[in-house]
Amino acid sequence: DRVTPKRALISVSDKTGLIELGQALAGHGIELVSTGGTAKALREAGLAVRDVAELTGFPEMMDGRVKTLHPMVHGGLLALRDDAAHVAAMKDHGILPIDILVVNLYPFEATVARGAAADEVIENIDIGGPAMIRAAAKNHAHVAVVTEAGDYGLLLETLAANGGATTQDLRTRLAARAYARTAAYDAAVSAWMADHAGEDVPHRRAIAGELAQSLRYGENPHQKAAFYIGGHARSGVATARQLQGKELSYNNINDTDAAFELVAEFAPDEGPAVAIIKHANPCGVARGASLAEAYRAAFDCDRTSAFGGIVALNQPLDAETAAEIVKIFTEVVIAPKVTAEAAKVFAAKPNLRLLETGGLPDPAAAGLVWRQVAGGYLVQDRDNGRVQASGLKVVTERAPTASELADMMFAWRVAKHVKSNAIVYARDGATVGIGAGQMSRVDSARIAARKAADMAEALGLPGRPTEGSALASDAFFPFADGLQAAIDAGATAVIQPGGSMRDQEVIDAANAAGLAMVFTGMRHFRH
Ligand code: 93A
Repeated sequence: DRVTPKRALISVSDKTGLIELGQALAGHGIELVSTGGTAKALREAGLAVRDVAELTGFPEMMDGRVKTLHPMVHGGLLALRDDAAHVAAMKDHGILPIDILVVNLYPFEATVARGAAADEVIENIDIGGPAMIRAAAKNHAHVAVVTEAGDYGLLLETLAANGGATTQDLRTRLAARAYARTAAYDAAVSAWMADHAGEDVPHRRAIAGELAQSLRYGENPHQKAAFYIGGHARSGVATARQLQGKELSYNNINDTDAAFELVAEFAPDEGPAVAIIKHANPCGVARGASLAEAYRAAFDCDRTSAFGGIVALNQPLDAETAAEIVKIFTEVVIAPKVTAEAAKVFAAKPNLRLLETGGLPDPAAAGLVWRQVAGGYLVQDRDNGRVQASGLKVVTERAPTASELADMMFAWRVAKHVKSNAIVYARDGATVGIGAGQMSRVDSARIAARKAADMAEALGLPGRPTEGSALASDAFFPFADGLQAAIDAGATAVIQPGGSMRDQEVIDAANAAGLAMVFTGMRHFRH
């Protein structure tokens, strides 16, 4: 997998580190071929350079618009060295192999950033550079491609460590970086071009993905918005089929995504599960012997908030469940499948948006999630963390009973999908109180318990729903007061990550109240 390069083509706008690079490559006996400005700089430093014009037999022309766009260059980059026909073609046409390509592109982004006029911006759209980069990266079996000065060191270190050869590992890594660079470059070009064309922002911009829908507006009516499909093809809201109802809005899509990702935590073979979502947080989640039963239990967690909510199901939606759902105003229903009988029930509610996905996303699947911040993006692995019952650490004198353990595990899976600080009380496979998005954990615990008590009062139920429940906390309790709120609510079991400086205080409080508590060692922040 080693290639000992004989020839390097260097064509760089950013001349940082160029001379040192040229000297080091020449030191390995590698012939240097360059375009106008790059060749001039190298020559001035006393290096021997061949002009690309000599290689192509054409002068650089049209203000440099055409300098490397030639079979002598692209043949040298793309030829498979171990393919007899390719080798014969090189010989027939006098094409010389190019084993290293060093290109950094016309500074398009910087030209836009300094507010240059359109003519100048357009002249800074590099054509030959990306073509060479993509060619060399495609042929990474033989060619090493470097697209930024920051990677010169990596190339030179590899050459030095391998007796003047490049390795397959290096060439493949560089190829991946190369395509990331040309993709980002074209994204910048297309964003500028969309503005230049007077297109509605954010429509028709090069966001990685495909424009699926122009939305009426964004989170609020004064914000323009669009929906793009892309990334990993996971079954979910982006790939769902809308069977009926009004057009999905920005908030519908966001909330439906939250609902479906949550309900997918419960695999179909684990039995029916239902999640009801408002403002991207669950207001009721439950499992049941039937889907209709699960829906009713989820609904009973917080009937007030469920009004105008999004309902997600982990199993084919049947008529009985559909009949339950249409009893109140519901914005969106999403399910892997919708039976014909269920579809008939919804026909009476023509505005209700009904989505069928064909499957459930895998909550354990790897992937990346993005978040925009001013001037940049944060990227992280998606939270596909799972704890098994066998991985729990019992920290109290009393261990949880089997039913407490089941409710703990259920509450923990739900808590992962609740905005932090998240507190979830669950009993008999259903949430009975959810506290979301508070700035203090103790407030979330109190709010969840109070909402549960309010619901019981409204339904005329005796006692408190949190009595005998299990509580899940998405992160550790920094103080014992959060745990005290759980004790006050009547919870008998607690699941939380542990790891606080004051864990012992929290454990002592749990023991004093006879609670069973387990640590997961894993946190599920969701901000
Ligand atoms: O105008 S181009 O798109 N046409 C080309 O054929 C071409 N080949 C290389 N720009 C082209 N380049 C770019 O020229 C390279 O990507 C590099 O950014 C720049 C280096 O030019 P010079 O060596 O003259 O400074």
